[in-house]
Amino acid sequence: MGKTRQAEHQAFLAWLIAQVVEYQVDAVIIAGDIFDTGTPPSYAREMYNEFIGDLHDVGAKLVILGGNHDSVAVLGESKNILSRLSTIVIPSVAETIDQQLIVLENRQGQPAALLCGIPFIRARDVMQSVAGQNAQEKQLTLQEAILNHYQKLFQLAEAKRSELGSPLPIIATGHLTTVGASASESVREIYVGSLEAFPTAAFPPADYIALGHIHRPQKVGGLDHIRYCGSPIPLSFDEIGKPKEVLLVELNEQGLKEITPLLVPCFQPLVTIKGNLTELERQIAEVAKLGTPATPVWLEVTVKGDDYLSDLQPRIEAICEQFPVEVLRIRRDRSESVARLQAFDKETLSELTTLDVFEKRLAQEELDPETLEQLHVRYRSVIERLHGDVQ
Ligand SMILES: [Mn+2]
Repeated sequence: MGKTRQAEHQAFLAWLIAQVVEYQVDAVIIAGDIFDTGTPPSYAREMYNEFIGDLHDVGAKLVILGGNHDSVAVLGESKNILSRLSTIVIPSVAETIDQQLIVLENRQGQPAALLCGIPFIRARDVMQSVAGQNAQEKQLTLQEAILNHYQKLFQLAEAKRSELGSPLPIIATGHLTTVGASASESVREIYVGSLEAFPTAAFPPADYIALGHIHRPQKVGGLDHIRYCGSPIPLSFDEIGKPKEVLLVELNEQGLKEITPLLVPCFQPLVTIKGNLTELERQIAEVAKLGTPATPVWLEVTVKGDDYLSDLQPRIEAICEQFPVEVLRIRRDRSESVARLQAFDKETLSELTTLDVFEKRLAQEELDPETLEQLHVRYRSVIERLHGDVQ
């Protein structure tokens, strides 16, 4: 919506470094996506480089795993130089699987955990195309290949643990959509039920599995040790309302000890309000208290009742004038289309991603968060199946 998120990301990274210092964190794992595009702008790469240097200075290791949005080449280009700054980069499935097994050391330089570093897995990385397979068979073959990749790396980790002769906990990572599934079903049965997502029951018995890809923090299938920590800042108005977090995970020789969510402070207030013009006037005055002239509240407004008016935008702008608020989007309740903001007039389809278009369409529906989430998961999996990537 024409807004940069640079300041929020910068504030988040500074906050994250402070947490690493406060809790004397041994290692930070980022389960992708690192960037939201394969060609990140210079300012974003600079921020990435600065963060790596700062984290190295405070004595923590860093593990970076590529996501579906990341370019394997972009992450890979600085892999070797970053290894000198206690950073391990795994942009994609490695040529030999042992390159994805990492012995994570603590601050004292002692082996403290084994990491099965699994990035976003592309079909071409793990399977060969078989002629005559339909889409469903292809998807099943891919799911089985992903399962094999996890199992193989986990077995390697177990072998390494025996070799080192100390009971190190095993951590695995992933960048994919998962669904909870009962462990009693056979893997094939589970897959046939839900081909679009990887079933939690198919993960190996690691002590902790750190997942990326889904924006909302969540446990998977009710399991405490398989978690998405979610995105560090809300990436759309429908992500507000639930705090953002990173997960502080403590492991010892007995395995998983404790998981503590650390709530990310709100660096940019985002608010969505709904009502007729009189109600909106009152609500705007109220939410304006969250903003300052330097950091105005970003607002999504849904007009109800008065939504037949053709001059909604100037009316709402007039209400907002005296407050530290900025309207990013005006919607008409139950109307066919999102009311046009000036910025929107300039927006063309080529500037939007497939997902943006889908989200804009969803924004016109009144759906409960659970249905929205399910639609997101399904839509993403369709796109992924088509492109091997979410664009
Ligand atoms: Mn992703």
